[in-house]
Amino acid sequence: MKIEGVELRRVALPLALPFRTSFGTETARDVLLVRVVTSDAEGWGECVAMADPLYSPEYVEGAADVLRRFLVPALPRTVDAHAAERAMLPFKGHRMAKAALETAVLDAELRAAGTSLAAYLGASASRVPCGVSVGIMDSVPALLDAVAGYVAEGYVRVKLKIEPGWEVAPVRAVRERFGDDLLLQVDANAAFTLADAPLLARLDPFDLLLIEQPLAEDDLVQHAALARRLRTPLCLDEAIESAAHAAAAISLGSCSVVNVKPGRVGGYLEARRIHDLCRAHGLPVWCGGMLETGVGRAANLALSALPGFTLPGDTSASSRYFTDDITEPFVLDDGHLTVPSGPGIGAAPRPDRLAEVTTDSEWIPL
Ligand code: OSB
Ligand code: MG
Repeated sequence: MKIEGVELRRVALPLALPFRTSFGTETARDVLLVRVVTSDAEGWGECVAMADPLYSPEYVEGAADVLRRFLVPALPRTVDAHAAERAMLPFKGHRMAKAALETAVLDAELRAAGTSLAAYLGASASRVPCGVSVGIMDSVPALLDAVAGYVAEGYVRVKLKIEPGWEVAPVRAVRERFGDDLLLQVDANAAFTLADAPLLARLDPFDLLLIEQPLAEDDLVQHAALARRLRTPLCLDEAIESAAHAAAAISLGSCSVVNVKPGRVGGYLEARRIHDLCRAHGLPVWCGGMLETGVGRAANLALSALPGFTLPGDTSASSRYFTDDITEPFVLDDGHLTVPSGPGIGAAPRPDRLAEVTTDSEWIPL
């Protein structure tokens, strides 16, 4: 497959609702899309970096810069996803930028071959159960209203964002209102310290599926110490940037569940390695989200269909994020989304909608 060039396209999409986490409030999604043009087919990838480096060190403008300056020029002229991954390896970090480019190459490669990403990755399901990630609210009644709406829509699992001062009370209120059968978990986005262990242990009686990334993004040792003091299973998000990190976390006992985000770990090839590793060690994994458009969501659904993804992911319906997505919307059906079965990622931006929301476009010839 001969590569002709790469387009970096920035789009701006308002979020249906502001989304507040322990690291900030998002009201719109500033997304970098990567389009690879080859002799055989085109491919799309979505960069999940946010506008500001608050979730991780990457940010949209930085991702665009490293792509145009280093990653795109490093691609071999005859390329496939594995060759792209190898060519980008010498450059440290920037995993979200690498993931977007590798995914675009993989999409083109699979479209040319007429194979779906789900089939390529080894998916064993044609639809996947969906959870929803619920932001921090101004009050407990406002949170209960939001959760009630999502439960009514059919989401099979609820994740509450937490931070110091918003932990036990929201969890207790949601348990009391929705009962013990609701699959419930929490995500702290690194907002606590090991000194908060007694406070976090107060969540134990609520039978949460897991607590996600309570401590610092780079601290596997303290997560291991915390895991020994909690009954609630510990799940890592920010701390797992590669299969090597996952291996270290498993050896140390830092977590018993892994949130797999392809962008965070450098792409779908590395995401599958983490899946394989965790499966071999008996750890459940699930697919996280980064408020993706339909481009990223389509690919995440393919990954979520692998057999080790035994917990519902944050792969919610398009309407949870945007009133008008750039692809055909993903619609919830009995709490599930259908895994795309078309070639490649199985979705692409609608040209009219894409034109409407584009804020910048740059062509990099090869
Ligand atoms: O920590 O999982 C996270 C969104 C942006 C950045 C980090 C996270 C999230 C979410 C939302 O929790 C997941 C989604 O619905 O896409
Ligand atoms: Mg998280």
